[in-house]
Amino acid sequence: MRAILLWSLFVLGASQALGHARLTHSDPADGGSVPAAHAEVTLQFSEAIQPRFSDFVFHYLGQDPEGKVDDGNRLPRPDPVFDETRQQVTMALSENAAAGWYVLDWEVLAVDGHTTAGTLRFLLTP
Ligand SMILES: [Cu+2]
Repeated sequence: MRAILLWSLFVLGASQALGHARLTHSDPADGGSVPAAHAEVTLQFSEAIQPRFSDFVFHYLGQDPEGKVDDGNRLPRPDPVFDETRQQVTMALSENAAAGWYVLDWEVLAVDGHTTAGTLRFLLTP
């Protein structure tokens, strides 16, 4: 009985580790900066994600890196571009984006049907 329980835990744990789309890399990194001349964000996930059920929202915090994220500083939705693996997505800020701190809220659906979400905070430098 105990062996079966341990086996089930192992199988469950393994399938969860394989299934969810974890953020494995981002450019810029969380807390990092990006120059206005290259005002885009790239996210890399551990699994392919489903573009139609994934959501990306930028918020502009101005000069306060700890600024609150709310509807008042939400920006128009970006136009995410997926690479052929659908594990990588890139989105640009608008051409006239102001220098300062931004937060990207992301939520993605992996091909296994599980949703993961996170935030990325970064500084846009002039
Ligand atoms: Cu999963």
